Amino acid sequence: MSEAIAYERVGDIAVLKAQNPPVNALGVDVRKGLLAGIERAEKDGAKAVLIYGEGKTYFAGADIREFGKPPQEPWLPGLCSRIEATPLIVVSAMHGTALGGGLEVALASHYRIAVPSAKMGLPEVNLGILPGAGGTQRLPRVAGTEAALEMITTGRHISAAEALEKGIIDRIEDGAPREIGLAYAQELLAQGAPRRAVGEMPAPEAVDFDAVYEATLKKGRGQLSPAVAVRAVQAAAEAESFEAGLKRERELFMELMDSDQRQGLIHAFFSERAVSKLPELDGVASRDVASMGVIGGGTMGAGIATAALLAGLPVVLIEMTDEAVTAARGRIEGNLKGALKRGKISQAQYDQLTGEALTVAMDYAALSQVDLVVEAVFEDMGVKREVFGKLDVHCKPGAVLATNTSYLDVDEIAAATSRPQDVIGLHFFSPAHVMKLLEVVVAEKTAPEVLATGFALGKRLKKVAVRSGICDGFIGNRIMNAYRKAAEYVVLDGASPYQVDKVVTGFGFPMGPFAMGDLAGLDINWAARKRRAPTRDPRERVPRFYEMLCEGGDFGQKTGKGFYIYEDGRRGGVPNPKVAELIAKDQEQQGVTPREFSDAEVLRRYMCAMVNEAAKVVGEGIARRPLDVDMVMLFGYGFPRFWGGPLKWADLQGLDGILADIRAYAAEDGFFWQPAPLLEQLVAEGRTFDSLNKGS
Ligand code: T1G
Repeated sequence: MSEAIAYERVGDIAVLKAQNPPVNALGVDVRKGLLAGIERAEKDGAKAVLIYGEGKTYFAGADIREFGKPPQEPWLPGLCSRIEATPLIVVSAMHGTALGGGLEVALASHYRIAVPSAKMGLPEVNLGILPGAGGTQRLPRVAGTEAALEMITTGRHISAAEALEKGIIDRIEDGAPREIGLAYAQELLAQGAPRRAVGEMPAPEAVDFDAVYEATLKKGRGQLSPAVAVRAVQAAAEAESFEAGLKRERELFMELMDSDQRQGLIHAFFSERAVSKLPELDGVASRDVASMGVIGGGTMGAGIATAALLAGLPVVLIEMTDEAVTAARGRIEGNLKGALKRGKISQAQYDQLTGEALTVAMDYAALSQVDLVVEAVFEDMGVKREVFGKLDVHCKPGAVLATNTSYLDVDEIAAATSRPQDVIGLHFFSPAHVMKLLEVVVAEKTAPEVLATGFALGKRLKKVAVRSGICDGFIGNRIMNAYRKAAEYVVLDGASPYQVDKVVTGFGFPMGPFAMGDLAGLDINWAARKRRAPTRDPRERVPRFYEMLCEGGDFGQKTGKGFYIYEDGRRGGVPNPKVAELIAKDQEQQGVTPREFSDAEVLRRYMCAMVNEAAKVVGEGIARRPLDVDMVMLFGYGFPRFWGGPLKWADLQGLDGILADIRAYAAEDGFFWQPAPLLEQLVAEGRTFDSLNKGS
């Protein structure tokens, strides 16, 4: 018997205990152990089988690390059918998170019991696949078609209580899984309870599967797996037998398993966990952070304070005037009221967070005991250096002094203090209590334990923290500036901004660059362009239509007009006719003869610019690995998760083709389209960006 599954007899019950930490993934040893356990129980005269997991959880699913490798026997679907077919009574006792193949093993059992805190679900679509071990055939038989479709297409985890209500489990009992499982199995034996194979239950009711398919496809914004999963559930209702339904599920599962989107989503899954694992942090202890200070109570400062409060950290927020203090408190209360309304916090928690947990003051002396301060004041070096000078005076030795700057030089800010080793960049993304990305910007003198503290705080705030070196725009904004330029260049050369936005949303982004600019406020990027103008390389092409739009006072949604016109109350905007005039004027002034662009070329240029700049960011060491860039773009810029990130996407397309296109574009504009040395090196060596993620 493999040690992954321990076998024990307790009276008439054969107990199969999974012991495969950390999540009892259904790797090949676990599968072999379960099969051997069922066969042994049948041979040695047991009357019932109990399956449960030791440690943190019941099976949390198939072993995702096996994906893409040749599958090894026993395969999970067949194992589930084998469990279900045994003449013995099989009970599964669940705790932790019974997910994917884990819940499928439970559904192949005849009875299911769970502890109250157990959660379960079929999240396979989030990995680009679908429940492939009978889940699409068994879940609708116990929970009904509609409930099964909702769970499978969203992949959401449900509570034990909801599972009981849906008929997915039979019992909820307090106690250890082994004890409650044994008691339930004994009770069933005493009652002479029958086997109750879900696969032998009647087929679930049919619904308008085509309508559900279309709606799911639309909601997926380009992600295929949820919609394909609908067709698998449809087979449960329409196939001529349970076995035929299983066969159809397998066909669809294999189609998705072979898809690029499965590779993208698995890459995202593992990268989200790998991104905070940096060799330079091995063995480095972070400093304790039991309280935080925030300087500045504007949108960003209030958002950061809200995130800290929601993570259980008391906050001291400093503002300059009574009015600003009041306004800051109001913003924080407004953010927390949102959390209250969404049921994330109770009224009592709201009262505590806005009461004793929050101090809003004007005197820096109030910061004397905090462990970490984040400055979120106006993006001006002079202002920031003045703030850090005061922090140096008032904060206790060892306090971490962080700046939320989105592009200013953190070394220069650190130099305003006597303790540059305690200074770091913590670049939050607005709204800071919602967006998951946190760029942890390391300055030259930042101490390793301060970097470790930045990551520990990120984890505490449930952010995805990514290490960044110092350059203009760090990782995300620097790359965004590049692909936004590419978008403006195709517009200057003949495409319309609306074609670009349509193409980019068709790729899977929630918004295109021009609509995004309208949302963020065109004046913000306009200010950044004016800041960069004095040092701009004379070879750089500069589309003027953007500035002309701003010079006319059109800043986007905030002024009701930008690239789009936002009529009162209407969601989204309609094209602003003034924009076409400004583009034509710009083309005339720059001697540009506009030409047609296909959607494919618009997207290709947009993505090549993104990949090329990302390759420079990795090549220069600003980002430690390609996966770091992928995570920045996924969690800060709406990059479609099913592609895994721009550099995973590039690997999937083929780097040689991307480099060839960049070189072709360079013939028109050799300055903007300078190929990244790292990209050229990888193509020359026949390697992928992903090859740089391994073992780094
Ligand atoms: N396979 C392999 N490794 C896994 C894993 C899995 N299914 N789940 C987690 N890990 C690793 C993870 O990489 C990390 O490793 C460690 O365990 C702790 O994870 C046929 C085919 C279970 C809720 O999608 O949602 O079944 O970084 O940091 O926050 O239909 O992990 O320590 O080296 O996330 O406590 C379906 C995915 C698979 C569940 C725990 N199952 N996992 O969260 O810890 S497809 C899933 C999770 C399937 C069948 C199909 C979470 C968790 P390391 P963690 P956590």
